[in-house]
Amino acid sequence: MKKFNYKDIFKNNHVSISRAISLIENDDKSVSTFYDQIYKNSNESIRIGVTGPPGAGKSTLVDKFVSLFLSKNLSVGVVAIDPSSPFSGGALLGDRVRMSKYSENNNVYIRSMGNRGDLGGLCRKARETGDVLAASGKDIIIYETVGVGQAEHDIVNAADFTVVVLVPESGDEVQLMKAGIIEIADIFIVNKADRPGSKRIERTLSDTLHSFSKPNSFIPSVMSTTASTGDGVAVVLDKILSDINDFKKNGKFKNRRLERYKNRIQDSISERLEQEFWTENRGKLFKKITESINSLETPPSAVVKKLISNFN
Ligand SMILES: Nc1nc2c(ncn2[C@@H]2O[C@H](COP(=O)(O)OP(=O)(O)O)[C@@H](O)[C@H]2O)c(=O)[nH]1
Ligand SMILES: [Mg+2]
Repeated sequence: MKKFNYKDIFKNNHVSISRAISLIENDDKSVSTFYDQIYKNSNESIRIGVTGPPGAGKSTLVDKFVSLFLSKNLSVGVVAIDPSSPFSGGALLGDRVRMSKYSENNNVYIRSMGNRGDLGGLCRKARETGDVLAASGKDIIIYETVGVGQAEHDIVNAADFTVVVLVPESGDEVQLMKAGIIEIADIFIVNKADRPGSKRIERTLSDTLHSFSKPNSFIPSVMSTTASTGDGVAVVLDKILSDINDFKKNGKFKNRRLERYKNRIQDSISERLEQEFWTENRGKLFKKITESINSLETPPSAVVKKLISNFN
C-alpha cells in the first residue's frame, strides 16, 4: 500500500481521503499530526444536513441531489450517519449500491458511518470526516442522518443548512412539535407525495410554523417531493440554494459557523476531560463502589465527590 500522505487529500485523491477517514474512525494517534492542516482547508464547502425518520426517503433524495449538483458542475461529498447501526468503516448495505455508482467519479465521494460506541465520538468523527471531504475541494458536503433525536441534533449542528424529510404518515402537529424538529429545520420536505395525505401534512406543518414563529423571523419553507421519481426535487434544491444565499447575505451563515466553532471547542474540552478523568484506577474505584445493590443507598453525588476528589 502506498504510504499515506495527507497532502494528497488536497489533490482530491480518493484513496487518501478514505485512509484519512479510517484513521479518524479508529481514533488513530496520527490524526493529530495532520488534522489541523486539513481543518485550515475545510471552510469553503457548503454543508447541508438531511435528517428524518428511517425510510422517509433521505437516501433516495440525497442521491437525486447528488445528480443535480453534478449537473451544476458542483462536486459533492456525502457522509451518511446511522447512530443506530453498529457498522463502521465502509458501507451499510444500501449505501454500497449508490457508492458503486460513483466509484469512478472524482466529483463524488460517499461514506457511511455507524456507531461503534459513544454518540459524542460519532458526531465528532462525522464532523471531521466532513472536514476531510471539504479539504479535498468538494463544493457541497451532505450529512445524511437517521431520526430526529439528540444525536441527530448534534450532527445537524455540523451543517450550515438543515433539511428535515418527512412523509405523509409523519403525524400531526403535536407530534412534530414533540419531536423537536421545528427548531432545527431550515426547510421541510414532505417526501412520498405520491401517497395520500401529503397535502394535509404540508398544510398542517405550514400553519404550525406560521403560528409559532416570531414576527419578521425566517420561516422554513414546506415543500413536497417524490424522491423515487425525482418529482419536485430540482425545485426543492434550488430553494435550498437560494435560502443559503440569503443566509450568506444577512449574516446568518457566518453566525452559525461561529457558533459551531465555539461548540466544537466546548465539545472537545468535554471529551478530553472525560477521557483524562477515566483513568484505570478511577474506573476500578467506580466499579467497586457501584458493585452491589446496597450502593443504591449512597447518594450519587457522594460517589461523584469521591471519584472527583483526587482529580487534577
Ligand atoms: N412511494 C414512494 N417511495 C419512495 C419515495 N422515496 C423513496 N421511496 C422508497 O422508500 C424506501 C426508503 O427510502 P430510503 O431512501 O432508503 O429512505 P431513508 O431510510 O430515509 O434513507 C425505499 O424503498 C425507496 O425506494 C417516494 O417519493 N415515494
Ligand atoms: Mg438511508
